[in-house]
Amino acid sequence: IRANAIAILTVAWILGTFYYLWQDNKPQSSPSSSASQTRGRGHGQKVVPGRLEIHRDDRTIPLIVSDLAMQTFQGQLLGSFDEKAYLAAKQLKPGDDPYREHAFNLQESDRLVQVLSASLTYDTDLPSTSIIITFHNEARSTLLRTIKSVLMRSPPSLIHEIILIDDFSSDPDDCQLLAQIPKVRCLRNSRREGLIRSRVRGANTASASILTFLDSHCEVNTDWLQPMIQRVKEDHTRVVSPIIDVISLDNFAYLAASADLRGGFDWSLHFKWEQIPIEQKMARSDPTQPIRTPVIAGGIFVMDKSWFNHLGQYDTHMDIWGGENFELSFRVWMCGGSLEILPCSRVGHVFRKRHPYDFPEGNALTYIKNTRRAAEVWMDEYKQYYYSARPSAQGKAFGSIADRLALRRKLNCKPFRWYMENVYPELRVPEQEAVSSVLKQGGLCLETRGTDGLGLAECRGLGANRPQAQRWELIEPLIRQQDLCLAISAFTAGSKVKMELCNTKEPRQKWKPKGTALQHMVSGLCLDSQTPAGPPVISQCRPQMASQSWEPQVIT
Ligand code: LR7
Ligand code: MN
Repeated sequence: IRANAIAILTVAWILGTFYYLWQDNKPQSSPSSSASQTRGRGHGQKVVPGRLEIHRDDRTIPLIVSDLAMQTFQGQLLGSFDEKAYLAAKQLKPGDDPYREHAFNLQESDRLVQVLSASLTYDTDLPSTSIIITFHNEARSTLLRTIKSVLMRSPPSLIHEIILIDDFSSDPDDCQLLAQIPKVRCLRNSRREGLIRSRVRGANTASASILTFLDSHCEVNTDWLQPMIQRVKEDHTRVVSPIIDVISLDNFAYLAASADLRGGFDWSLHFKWEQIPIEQKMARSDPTQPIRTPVIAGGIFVMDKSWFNHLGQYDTHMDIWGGENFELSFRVWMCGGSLEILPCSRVGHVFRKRHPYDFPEGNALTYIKNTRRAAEVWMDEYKQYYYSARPSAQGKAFGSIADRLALRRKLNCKPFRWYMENVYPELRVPEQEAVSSVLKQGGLCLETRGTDGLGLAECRGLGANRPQAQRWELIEPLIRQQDLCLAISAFTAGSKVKMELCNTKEPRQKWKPKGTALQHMVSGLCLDSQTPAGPPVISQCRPQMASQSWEPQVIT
């Protein structure tokens, strides 16, 4: 009896301690101001944009009790409570005003409950993953934090192993000692290889069917892994990333990043976070929906191992750091896969202002070599824009790319033009020389009439004798005539098209070519002459229709 009493007291004491810690660690109210996280870094460095919003603290569960909390969470947090029946008994009746009873939109609240519970359930038979972490002279506490968070915040059955690649750090013990932790393996490079070759080495010894890459100074968040493995299990050609939250380099606070960002770049192959395009944002009815991204940041992603191998792993002639994320991203998209960010998965990362390690060949030269290889192999005629944005890259050594070009041929990958048109149409090609064209439909030409009207008329004049009313400048996304631009009057099919003062930020003025048709970017509708006599409108795109076919013919 005494032994029992002591056991009970001990359990009660442990639970009490956890409860106390939990209370103590409860998140404070979110900071209301948005922290400015702009990090002006040098050459090819990643930047967290100024508009990164800190809108809530997602770290609801401190690490020390996370494993306990997770079990309760996944198990019977709600006991035998029947959530569905509870909600179903009081739902908005069809035809009722959704704002009447509660002064908020009840219909949307009910819908979101359904959406969320549907998309936050994962298969019970998800495949397990090999976690690959490469590092060079990582601090012990951040390295251990990465590993501990993985072990404590993932369902154990999903973690097949954690492979550490010590990229020739000064102290071999940094890695070696960690191999005592169950599931953790340590491989040490016998010379400095850089993160790209190190990751390939890790992938080659991994024995799970799914690879998960992490930087060495991360903290994964609750339920970070299941959404990513689920998406890859459903379609092995998907390469998925979490939302990457910010761990402050000053006080290691965990700050949630905005969920409206995706990966982008400029022509110098400089990675940046950017807002998802407005039309995609508006189409999102479900906040858990994956976000298509033109490129991934590079360090934190999940990929099917056989797909990784099939697509040619990485370009192992890239050194130390940089550029491999573009090469991988172009390759995945152009060779039949896709890239996405999953808002339900969050991983914190310590963003830094400078590299704390040396580059044997120098930072700038290494970045140029790596990005030049990416541009030369994947960017086709568009590489000229890379060279104009980074003139110093010309003439710098980048080694042989013969094996990567052979890979591209073997995989039968699409041209970069396809990527530009289908994956990243928002990336503008640098100012083209304005050339005047006529917009021809059959034998007729599109012309302006009066102050803002439009119509089709017989094409008049030749060369310099073309009347101004039939001269158009197609400078994506605008269709211009001097300082006036073609604009829709409303976003719905059948709306008239008119001329108004140009404004590159005006969504009603944004067009792009779609075959021989001209598509309005936001509404997705196409410029349509209706009948040759009627005023032009926008209507559902039907590429075969003569009234939607516009052939720009340059005026010479
Ligand atoms: O020689 C080296 N050997 C290494 O193993 C140099 C670095 N490394 C390791 C290093 O210890 C770290 O774990 O490689 C990893 C990345 O290096 P960081 O953390 O110094 O650089 P970073 O955070 O700026 O790296 C981002 O860009 C890199 C370009 O090559 C890689 O793609 C990184 O994985 C990537 N990190 C992320 O995407 C995390 C989110 C940051 C953003 C945006
Ligand atoms: Mn990093």
